[in-house]
Amino acid sequence: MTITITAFERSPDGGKGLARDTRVRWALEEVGQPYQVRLVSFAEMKAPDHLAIHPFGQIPTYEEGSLSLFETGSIVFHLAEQHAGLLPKDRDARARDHVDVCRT
Ligand SMILES: N[C@@H](CCC(=O)N[C@@H](CS)C(=O)NCC(=O)O)C(=O)O
Repeated sequence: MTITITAFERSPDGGKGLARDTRVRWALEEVGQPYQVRLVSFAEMKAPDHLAIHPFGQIPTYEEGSLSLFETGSIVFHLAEQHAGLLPKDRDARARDHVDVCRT
């Protein structure tokens, strides 16, 4: 099923991922999931179609079939639960991963 995220159409980096869509792109790359990016203008972000998937009219959003998500934490957690690589099943391993992230 195709995953689609949204990012700014116009931003200093030209919509290449330096806004909060970076977090989602990072998680998708880490778990090796292909995805497409729909670039949205500020006007489109505040229009009904986009507000239907993001009530605050922001990016990023995440769509996969009938599932649509907003809030990067929620999106990254969803990806971590669905795919191996980001969230070890073992509790102690998860805690150790957090320590490693804090060291970097
Ligand atoms: N808590 C949200 C924050 C989303 C957010 O602040 N998005 C910014 C871009 S980094 C945005 O869309 N700003 C445009 C606006 O608020 O009108 C998340 O983590 O997804």
